[in-house]
Amino acid sequence: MTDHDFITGLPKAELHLHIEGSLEPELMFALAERNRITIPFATVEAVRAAYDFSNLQDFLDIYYAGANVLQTEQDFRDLAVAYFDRAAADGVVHAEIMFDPQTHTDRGIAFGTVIAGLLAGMADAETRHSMTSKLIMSFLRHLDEEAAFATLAAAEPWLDRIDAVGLDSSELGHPPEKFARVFAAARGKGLRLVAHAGEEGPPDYVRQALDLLDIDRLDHGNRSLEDPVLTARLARIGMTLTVCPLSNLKLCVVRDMAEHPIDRMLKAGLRATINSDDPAYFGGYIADNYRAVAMARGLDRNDLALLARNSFLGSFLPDDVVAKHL
Ligand code: ES4
Ligand code: ZN
Repeated sequence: MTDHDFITGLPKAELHLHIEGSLEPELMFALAERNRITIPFATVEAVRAAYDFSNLQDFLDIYYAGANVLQTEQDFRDLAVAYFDRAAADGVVHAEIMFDPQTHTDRGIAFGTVIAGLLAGMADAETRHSMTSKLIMSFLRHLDEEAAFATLAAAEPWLDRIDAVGLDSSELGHPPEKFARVFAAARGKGLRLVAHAGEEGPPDYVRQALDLLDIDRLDHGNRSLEDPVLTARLARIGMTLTVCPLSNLKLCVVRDMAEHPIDRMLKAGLRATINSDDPAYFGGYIADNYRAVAMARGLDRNDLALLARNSFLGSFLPDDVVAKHL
């Protein structure tokens, strides 16, 4: 069996995926036409050519602009169905997907429109691919605490369909401490907690995510490695890191894939996983991420199997279901 087929065939959970980041240029054009929205690009190729980023903010500006074509429940359903179809082809059997409600409610799209469409896509994935999935509602950290509380309130009728809250968008200047109270409120409602930290932000932001947010899972976490005490702590508590190699390359978190720290993470005893983050923008889905980092860092099949195993251990599936996937 080729390495390519081994990676595709390895059953995997995807734990770090922004559904808005799976909007492919082809679907962006189709939705722009369907909704009579003009986008500042003439062709699909022109869109792809614009995906050349120097940092996180460069990317976010284009990502929020792209999301404008998403208007109706059907649009969100189509977006989710396209992602789940593509993920199924890559051997994903369980996906915990993030969505950013504020990206949509702030431009007049109802919370219910967004979530009803995503839930319809999730039901379709279960029917057609036997793929299970969960929803993570992510707060935009460049907005204030009050806006995050309003989002949590808007989610109230849907809380039985939301597993976790997350924290994403511009990291630098927006430390986890800004959201300590809203995360505590989410915890009080029985939600799990995840946060992006240590992507561009310093190790202290990871420490804040642990101490002030009480996260169950760490999104990215790359810069934790700069602090040996923090790294040892993450290993000791069995914290799952949702690492995204192609994202790290495209957003210049690493200079070259040959410098990606995935094997250093595993060697340090961290429960690292491989994920695709925003696959339509970063040039690949989950299996492409496994392949890119395996090639660049010389991972063998044992390493790859460990990364896939970690993805189930780090999921929010109940223990008996996790055990069936191991
Ligand atoms: C994101 Cl890669 C990344 N980092 C922070 N926020 C995000 N939202 C979507 N992708
Ligand atoms: Zn992310």
